Amino acid sequence: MSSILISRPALAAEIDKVAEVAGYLWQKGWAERNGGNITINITEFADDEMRRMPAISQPLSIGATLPALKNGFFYCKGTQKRMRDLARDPMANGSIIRILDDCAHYVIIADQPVMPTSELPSHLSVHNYLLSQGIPYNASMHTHPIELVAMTHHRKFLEKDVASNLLWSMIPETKAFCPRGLGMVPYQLPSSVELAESTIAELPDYDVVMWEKHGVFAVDTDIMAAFDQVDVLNKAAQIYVTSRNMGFEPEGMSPEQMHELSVAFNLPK
Ligand code: 2HA
Ligand code: ZN
Repeated sequence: MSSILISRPALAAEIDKVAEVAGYLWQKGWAERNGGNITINITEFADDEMRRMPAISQPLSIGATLPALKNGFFYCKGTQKRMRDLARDPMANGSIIRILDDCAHYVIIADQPVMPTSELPSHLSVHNYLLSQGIPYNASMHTHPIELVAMTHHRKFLEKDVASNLLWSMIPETKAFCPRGLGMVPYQLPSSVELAESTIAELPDYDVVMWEKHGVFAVDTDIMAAFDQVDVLNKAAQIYVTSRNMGFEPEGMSPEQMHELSVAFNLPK
């Protein structure tokens, strides 16, 4: 086991969860080649010894100044690394970074100088937003779920809450386990600051947002919870697609059934 994890079982357990989810993303066909990325705020596990660990990289630019991240620690999937490899060896396919005092640069501290994900500006900007709002979410995940991405190739589903309402009505668990629904971010260049900003603009209302014709971005308390939200949404999308393939438009649960469910499960909206 990696040296930083061996004396920190709680941190090791979080990294184990990342590896488990990375395996699911690959098995589901949502993580072709180096597709997708994961970052986890692990600052709560940073003891004094970890805080003193020397940098194993030069200071690197985040591409944004993020005041809420000062001296924070993150596990990040490595750029160009594959989820299927991360599933076997998370510390060789990702790294732990520390944000510097200027809140605009970071250094890698463990295990190897693996450069973080190309979507680092989006991921860290999102963590900065979550921390500044006092939202207790430690995980952010980006992946390419097939049926959900396919839906964003149709104008109708890009309108606010059209996809959410359709997906919720496919199977009752969807609204129960993804109660805030699915936000929509119009197409932006991958890795761009504009994509990060548009994502953050949706987070006051949604835990999961679609990046048009690209993928989903999800946040939650831990990586397993973020994965579960995307998994239930994509399951609903698969039921929709399967019905269409069987030659009919699915009926969907009725407004009365949706209302009854929302009351019974004490759900918003
Ligand atoms: O990191 O999916 O959007 C690979 C990607 C970028
Ligand atoms: Zn992507």
